[in-house]
Amino acid sequence: MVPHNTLLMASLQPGDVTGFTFFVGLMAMFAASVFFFFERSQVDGKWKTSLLVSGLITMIAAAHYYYMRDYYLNALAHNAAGGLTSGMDGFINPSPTQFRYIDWTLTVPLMCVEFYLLLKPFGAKQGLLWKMIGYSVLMLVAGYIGEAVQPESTILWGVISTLGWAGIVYEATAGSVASMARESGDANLQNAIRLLRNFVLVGWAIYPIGYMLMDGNLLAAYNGTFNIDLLYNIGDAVNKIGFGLVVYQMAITASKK
Ligand SMILES: *C/C=C(C)/C=C/C=C(C)/C=C/C1=C(C)CCCC1(C)C
Repeated sequence: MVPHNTLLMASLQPGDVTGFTFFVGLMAMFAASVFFFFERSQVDGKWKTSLLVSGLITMIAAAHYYYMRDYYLNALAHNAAGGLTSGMDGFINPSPTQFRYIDWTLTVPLMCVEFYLLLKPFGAKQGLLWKMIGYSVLMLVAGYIGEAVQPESTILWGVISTLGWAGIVYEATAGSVASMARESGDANLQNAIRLLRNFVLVGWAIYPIGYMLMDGNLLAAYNGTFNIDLLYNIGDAVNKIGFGLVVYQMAITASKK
């Protein structure tokens, strides 16, 4: 029998690790935002905007996790009811892809802004900011098309998206971000830029691994052992909170001098 009130069923089930990470992600992002906003009072004026942006990144994510968690649980409940609830017909994909990409479209460019804000006192120009944002838009638009618009060409769009990611990694490793940090002669800045680069290179690699679990992509055989949302949720917590903490650490150290 199809249950009439699916809302009663739309709750976290024991053993649902992916569902669990939606809840933990929400709380972790929320707590991190409170931390970054309050700690603004502890740093010198020129770093306050950086901490504000750290808090905005995690706060925007917290708001999206609120909706993504809802969508995910309702989709599971709908599917468990045979795909026949509330006027909808057929099974639905529990991945909240739209919310996910709206979140990333707002937060990833803000992470590029963090690079710019740290380098600004050392002479960074706005052109650098727009170049980084351009790379991130290419990465995200191509990724969205590959997940939601043309999933039959998932590998092609994944490759195009990777070019955008490579652009950001290049800037932070050998391009103008890296050279500006080197020429600054400021060890604290160099350390922060190196750590942020490592997040972009290693932490962000979690996302294409998740993406490759899609049907027709390279790791599709492991979809079931791993879950695309589980990897994206882990990636978001590690990268958004980690980025913010690197910025916080740099700002606190610079302010103590
Ligand atoms: C807070 C959110 C962040 C840091 C999101 C980062 C997302 C990526 C680095 C996504 C990258 C992708 C590729 C490099 C190829 C496949 C498609 C994507 C969009 C998953």
